[in-house]
Amino acid sequence: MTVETAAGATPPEPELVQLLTPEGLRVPNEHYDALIADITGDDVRAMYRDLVLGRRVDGEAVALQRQGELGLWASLLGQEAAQVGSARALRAQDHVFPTYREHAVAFCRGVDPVKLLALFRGVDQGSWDAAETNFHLYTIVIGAQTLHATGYAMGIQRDGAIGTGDPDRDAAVIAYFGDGATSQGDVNEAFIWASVTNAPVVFFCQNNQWAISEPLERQTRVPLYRRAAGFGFPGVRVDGNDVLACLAVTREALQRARDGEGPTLVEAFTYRMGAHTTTDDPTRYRLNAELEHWKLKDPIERVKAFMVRGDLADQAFFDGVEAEAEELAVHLRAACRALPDPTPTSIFDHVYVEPTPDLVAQRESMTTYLDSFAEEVAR
Ligand SMILES: Cc1ncc(C[n+]2csc(CCOP(=O)(O)OP(=O)(O)O)c2C)c(N)n1
Repeated sequence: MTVETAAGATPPEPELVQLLTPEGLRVPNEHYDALIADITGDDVRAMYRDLVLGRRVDGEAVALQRQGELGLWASLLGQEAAQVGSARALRAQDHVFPTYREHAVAFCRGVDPVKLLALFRGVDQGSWDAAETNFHLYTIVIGAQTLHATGYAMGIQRDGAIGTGDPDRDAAVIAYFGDGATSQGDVNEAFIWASVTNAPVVFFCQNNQWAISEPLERQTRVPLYRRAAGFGFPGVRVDGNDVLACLAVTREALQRARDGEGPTLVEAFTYRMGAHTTTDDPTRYRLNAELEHWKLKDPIERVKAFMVRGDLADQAFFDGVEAEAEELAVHLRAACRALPDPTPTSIFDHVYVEPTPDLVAQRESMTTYLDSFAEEVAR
């Protein structure tokens, strides 16, 4: 794959791993180039497709929420590269512990986006089977999943599934969270446990600059990635709008974990282009100039420019991806509206592997209560 490099291009911000400038020029990097040396034109095209389809799932969900079809949606707009780059660094046996915004990671892991819509429509509580894709359920409690991820990673370690040198066996865990989550006790506890047990976990922080209306400067006095040093493991800051850099950095961190070298904190420096969720109004606390500044760093336009410059794709390819995105959107709209309401008693299912006597009694009591309405109607 031959591409123009960025001689004389604007240097990246200090302390930030960047392999693609916002203009789509390739920034040579002695260390990280080796980590993506195997990436072919086909791989770049595949990642472009993930970015576009991931954005389309998100955009369609926002529209569906606006039409009253979903109760809420947390948009990933602007964070596509951080999600796709990191997700494409994963192997099948790795495990993902997401927050509530990781729709493109879910997409890359093969989770049906309709299942994400079902959660936000309120007709189930996250019905995808985590065992099928190793993509665990969304977590709304900020930072809690970092503890789940660390515990899971400690389990993998105890199963001897790290450091064997077998690429199909050695596994790692990745936990996603936001900049605001770094202020949570859970996240700090997870860092400590992961560090002292040398757990095979990658902490992937999407620093999108805002925790609802709280800006980054209310969370930290130092760049977030530097926190890792205090816990005793490496931290690295990557341009979160650069899919290649996110891929390279996450690949390295995951491999360290799989090799038994312990945790890494990756801070993907990015920006939340939309509202925190569809119930939020960012115009009340955020300046438009900031948004305009970040628009110029768009993760999809950047790869597209890179592909065009390097002759990695022609117009027919871009049109094809666009058509696929449109088809996906049509499917999502119809599938969302057709989602069945749950049976009221399904809330008792899947609480435990074996239902407890208490739960069985509660389900029976609820069934009797619901049946009483049917009897009333019949009378
Ligand atoms: C333990 C806990 N405290 C507070 C909240 C309310 N809350 C929901 S989202 C959010 C901000 C999260 O910001 P950040 O971690 O930066 O992630 P982002 O939403 O920006 O991706 C808060 C405080 C919550 N869900 N859980």
